[in-house]
Amino acid sequence: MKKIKWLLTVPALLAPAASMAKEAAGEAAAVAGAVPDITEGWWHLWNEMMWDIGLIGGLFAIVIIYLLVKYRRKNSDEEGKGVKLSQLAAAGWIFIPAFLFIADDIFLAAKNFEQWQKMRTPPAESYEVAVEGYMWGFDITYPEGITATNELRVPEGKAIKVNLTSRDVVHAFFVPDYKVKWDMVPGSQTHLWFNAKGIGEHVLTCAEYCGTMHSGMYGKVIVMPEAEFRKWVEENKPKKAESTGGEA
Ligand SMILES: [Cu+2]
Repeated sequence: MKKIKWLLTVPALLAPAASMAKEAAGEAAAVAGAVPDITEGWWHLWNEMMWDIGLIGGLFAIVIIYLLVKYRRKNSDEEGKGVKLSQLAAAGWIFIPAFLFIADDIFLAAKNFEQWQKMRTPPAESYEVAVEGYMWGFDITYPEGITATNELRVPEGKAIKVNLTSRDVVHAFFVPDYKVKWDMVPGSQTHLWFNAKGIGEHVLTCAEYCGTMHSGMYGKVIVMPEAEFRKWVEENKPKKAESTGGEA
């Protein structure tokens, strides 16, 4: 019996310890870059949840199988007999495991909320672009006045804030590589931001069913070395003479 009691306390003790070890690893990752990496944050949270669920679920499965085998009925007229516990022991068996599991849940919820806050708060020095969804594409406007469709060019390593809206129906701006997705709502301004990592092309797609060509509503996020991006901006931005010519 003693052996069983010991076994039952193991999962409850392990869960918070495992969480703490993983938290320390996450803090080290956060100091590495100046622009926070929300993509890594989601991976970190995912791994943490999987470890928690795996450890607790695995240990419970082992204990359950052990008890099922040990206390199985050996002949058809065998009757079980309950173990007598004092009131204090009974309360302990209820409240201590419940407290540990709830504490672990609250810890995970707090980490989740922290990641959420990061995801919803673009860094102050973000490069801002405006994107308007329509059936079926993405119209992009840069702060320098450049406009483009379905190709969002961004400088590498910068925080990019994307202001979102829609011209017709509800769309969603989704970049799977960065684990960011947000609705584009007609008549409303929403936003998301990401850390432009990885020079090259990243899929941009609509993630809200928006009509017959929804599955064809594709674009690209093109991450360029910063100098190359600046050069592209200089070459493509509207010339002053053209933009003010009408008013003169
Ligand atoms: Cu759409």
